[in-house]
Amino acid sequence: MSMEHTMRWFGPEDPVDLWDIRQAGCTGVVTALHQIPVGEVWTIDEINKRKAMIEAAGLTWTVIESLPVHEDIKRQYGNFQEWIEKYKISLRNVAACGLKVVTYNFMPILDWVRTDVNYEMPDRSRALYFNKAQFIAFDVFLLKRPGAEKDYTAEELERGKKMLDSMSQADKDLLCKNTLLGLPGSREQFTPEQIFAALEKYKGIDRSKLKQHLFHFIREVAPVAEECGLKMAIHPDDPPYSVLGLPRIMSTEEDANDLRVAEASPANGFCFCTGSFGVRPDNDLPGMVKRLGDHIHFLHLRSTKRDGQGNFYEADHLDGDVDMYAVVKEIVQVQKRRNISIPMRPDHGHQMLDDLKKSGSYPGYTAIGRLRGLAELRGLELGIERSL
Ligand code: DNO
Repeated sequence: MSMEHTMRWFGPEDPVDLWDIRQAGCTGVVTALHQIPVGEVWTIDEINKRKAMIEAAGLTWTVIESLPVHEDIKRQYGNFQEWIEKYKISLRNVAACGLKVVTYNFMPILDWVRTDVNYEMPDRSRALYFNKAQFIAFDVFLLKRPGAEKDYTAEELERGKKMLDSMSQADKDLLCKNTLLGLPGSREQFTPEQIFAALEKYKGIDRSKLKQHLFHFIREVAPVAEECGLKMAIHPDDPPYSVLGLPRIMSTEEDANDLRVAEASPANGFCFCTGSFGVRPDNDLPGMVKRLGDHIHFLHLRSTKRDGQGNFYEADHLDGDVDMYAVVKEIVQVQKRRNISIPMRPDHGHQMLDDLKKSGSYPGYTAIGRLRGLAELRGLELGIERSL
């Protein structure tokens, strides 16, 4: 039984259309109703409209990525309990439309962060890149976040300053733009003023507090998900450590276990993203798949290559630091044990070939790079399955 092969689709606005995804070898897409403001209810009508579009292209929609969690829930502020009630209504609605897995994350304010979304690889394809010195140049010297220097060593600050001095004004503008990209699926970006205002609201919320807020949220929604046959799948932090001084709480196996123990429902599970967890050398990915396997409801397969200075770029899917063979081997075994097919998507891909001449795609989500990733991963999976 192979994984369920899917790609992310950002909806009718996505320059990569449903037929492209089908031709890439997928049987399904994962998507979200990006037009609905974060926290508002997804209505049955809107869900069904989207589902019909997908099915008209011969594809299925079983995984939502994402049903985003309102910031007030993350910081337990104001009417957060009402936002949780709205979330439950959305869960019941998506279940009524036949969807099965709901991806979410609990990263404060920002989702994934990169400093460069056009990093040139030796083969001239373009990758997403996180450069620590660039990030420090942004955080300390361009954004000028109060107290930011305290988060870095003297040596790191020096590297950040050197980086800043080597940059033109255009470089600086682009760095700010890349770092402050808004949520995936939106073309908006945060302004520094918005970031400062949002950071202010997280004052006093440390790791342990944010974890308690996550546990409260999952204890509220998992029983509802369980009752209507849905699985919740939390996406790990990307990168898996604190950024802009904000706590991040889904970065390691220990974090994953804490969440599992906090709420025993079988609906409480994970979107296992090898690219996010893989940025930390202390995360043993094949071991994590083995040990968390019963609770993995969705897979993001991708690899990163890190260096000793906290920088990493997104490598080809079978290259980089992730031992994809060992990971997929564990996945194949988990699927056998559970007798299920887990939905997966090749996460991100390089901008390459014809896509280099096109503009307007979402960073990381051009068609050909993902097609290459999917093809390699499917081949790897088939080889492992047959040999076992
Ligand atoms: C990036 C994605 C994440 C993911 C969310 C899930 O490309 O993997 O943005 O969709 O974190 O909530």
